[in-house]
Amino acid sequence: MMHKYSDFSAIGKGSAADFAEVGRPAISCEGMQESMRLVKKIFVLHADLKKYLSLFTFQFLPYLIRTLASPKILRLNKIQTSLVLYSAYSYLCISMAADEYILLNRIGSPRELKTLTQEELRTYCDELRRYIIGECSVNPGHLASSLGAVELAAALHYVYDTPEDKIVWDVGHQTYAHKIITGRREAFRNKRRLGGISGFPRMAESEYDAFGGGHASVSISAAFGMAKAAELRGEKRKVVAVIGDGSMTGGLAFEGLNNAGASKSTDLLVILNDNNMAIDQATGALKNYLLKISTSVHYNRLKQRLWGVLSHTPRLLRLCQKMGNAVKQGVLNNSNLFESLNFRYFGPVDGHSLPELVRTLRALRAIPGPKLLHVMTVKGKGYLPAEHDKPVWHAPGRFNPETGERIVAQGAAARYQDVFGRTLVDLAQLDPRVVGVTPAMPSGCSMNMLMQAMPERCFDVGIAEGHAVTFSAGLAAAGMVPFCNIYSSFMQRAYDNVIHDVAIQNLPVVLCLDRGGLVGEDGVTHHGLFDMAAFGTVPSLTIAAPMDERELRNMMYSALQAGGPYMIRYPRGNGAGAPWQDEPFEVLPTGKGRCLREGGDVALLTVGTVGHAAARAAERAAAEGLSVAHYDLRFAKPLDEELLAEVGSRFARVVTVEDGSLRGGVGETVTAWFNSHGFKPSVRSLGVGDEWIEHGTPAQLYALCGFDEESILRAILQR
Ligand SMILES: Cc1ncc(C[n+]2csc(CCOP(=O)(O)OP(=O)(O)O)c2C)c(N)n1
Ligand SMILES: [Mg+2]
Repeated sequence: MMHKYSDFSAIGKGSAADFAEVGRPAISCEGMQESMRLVKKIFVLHADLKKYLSLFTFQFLPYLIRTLASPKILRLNKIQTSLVLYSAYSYLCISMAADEYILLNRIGSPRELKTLTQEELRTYCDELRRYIIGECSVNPGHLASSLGAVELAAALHYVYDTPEDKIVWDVGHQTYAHKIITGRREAFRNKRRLGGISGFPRMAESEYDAFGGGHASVSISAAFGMAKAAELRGEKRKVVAVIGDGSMTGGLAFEGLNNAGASKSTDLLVILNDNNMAIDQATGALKNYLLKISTSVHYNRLKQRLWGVLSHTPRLLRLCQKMGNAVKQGVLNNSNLFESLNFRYFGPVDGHSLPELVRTLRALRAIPGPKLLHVMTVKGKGYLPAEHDKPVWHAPGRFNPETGERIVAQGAAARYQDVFGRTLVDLAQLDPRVVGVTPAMPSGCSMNMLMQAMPERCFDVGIAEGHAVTFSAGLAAAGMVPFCNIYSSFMQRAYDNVIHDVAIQNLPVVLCLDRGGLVGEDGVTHHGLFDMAAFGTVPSLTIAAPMDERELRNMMYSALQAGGPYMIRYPRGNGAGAPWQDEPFEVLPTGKGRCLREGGDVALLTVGTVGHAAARAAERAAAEGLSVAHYDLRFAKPLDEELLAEVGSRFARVVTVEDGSLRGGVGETVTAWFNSHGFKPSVRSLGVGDEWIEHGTPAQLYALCGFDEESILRAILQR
């Protein structure tokens, strides 16, 4: 459905047309340029003026035309006069529209940000928000979370002395304003692109990125470490962790709170950015608790009054702290969770009110010890489509900023995640033991389909990968067959849970790893490169990698029959176009590969969806006269030893291809197998080498890592 959001007043001053890059007529006279700049500045700072100007022009246009057209003045006829007037007016509007980033243009660092008045800071945030929306519409990224943190980022850099003071952003998907404030406005145009800046904070990218991010729930532990180091080194710097309500559900966040709360001497501020959302609706008991403390009417009314008086005088605030805590406890009728962990609790405050934020942060800056500020924000703030459908606008892809219409590729094959989601519903209908478990990614992995169809058999456990796996193990130990879906890179969090809770106990948990392999623009923290290497060492675990949609579906069915630990890893993005929806299920024998193409000169061994590029390369090599056999291993573990023995005995040359880490990966394992079984083919393995791969399109990264179609062809032809 297409929405028309013509009222952009919500996102600041100016209209949707402001996003357009408008070519400006060249002006030769410097004086005129200077006066135009001044006029524009006045209009931007006092946007209402523009409104009155247009009102005035249109109200008095007939009168002006009549006057100017009189022979005494310009000797123009009515038509000429109106043309002159309209041209002048249009020029004014266009040049203002082209350059409404007056403050954004002027402010290139937090130091410069501090020169703004609080009124200007408001205008600056409006420009910032508009710039983020405009840029993300053509070069997509994490929009809604960043829009919700515009004022927070601005207020933090306004009050704190960054980079000496440290701000640690949890996950880091909300840092677009922070990046722009800290001198990366131009670089922002190329965020997430090959060679451009990252979409997440990176220490190597900027001194203002105090700690790198991408995965959730890290900030409190990291910030506490920094605060402790400052304390030990006698440095006076302040450390702030900014963590969302979703990320606060991760166990690591509580480990950080538990540890930091016991260190009264450590100066640490945790800002809880509470928008009642993870990617999807927030879940769990913490959500209810946060809702309760932020909506307690009596307490908040009292608090607002107290804050109004006290926050101007930190000393008084500190003095009243004990009394305040008692009041909070009395009014809320239970103790405050954070205060129970020795964190002084402040808030909740409106995270979009700059005066409130600035005043509060200034007051808190002067209060020592561990403290937590509860800030209420709106995910997608200032862009109505994003405010209305937060999960979709978490990372919406490209869109039309004026209409809010998302630009979605038409006619593409089904996404692997949707094949997973639909198949899970089908399996749940077939077998009452089937349940779904997701750590806060129901729409990310399409488990929302099961959530809708059978809500009682689907569990969103919060951003808690370790718990998700162990909870699944518990379900399995008591007779269920959980399908636990975790993005490959986030599964790194649950390594021991897979080993200790699932594999050693040989429990029938189906671990579905979405986003296996290179993921593209999300970059280094999100590539799912280590799964096959890391879990390939775990006894009793099956690791399957489908080559297309039908295989994914059949592997899920086979996993249900297998009765033991079973991992299925598949990539981000669209399938190969294989029919799958109404196909009958087929059991795929565990550890059995298949021959896709017969040949005699070289054997290609592939695992997973890279098989498609390999098949095309084999075809092209054949056209050049080389006879290439192609085997799809299907399973990274156990390996098909019969197939390997055949390959080892028939071929002198083998090329292996995998979308994963070469170290400990399938290629290395196959080579080791050949060696230990007396086969001596020369093996060339393609995959991801021993280095960090940054962001770029998947196609660019495949080429960079040397396993796109061209690279495979070169390897086959030994070029
Ligand atoms: C360990 C880990 N699991 C899952 C994710 C995927 N993820 C990215 S942002 C996000 C939601 C975070 O919610 P919150 O912290 O409240 O921030 P908001 O998006 O609401 O601003 C999730 C689940 C992740 N980045 N890291
Ligand atoms: Mg949130």
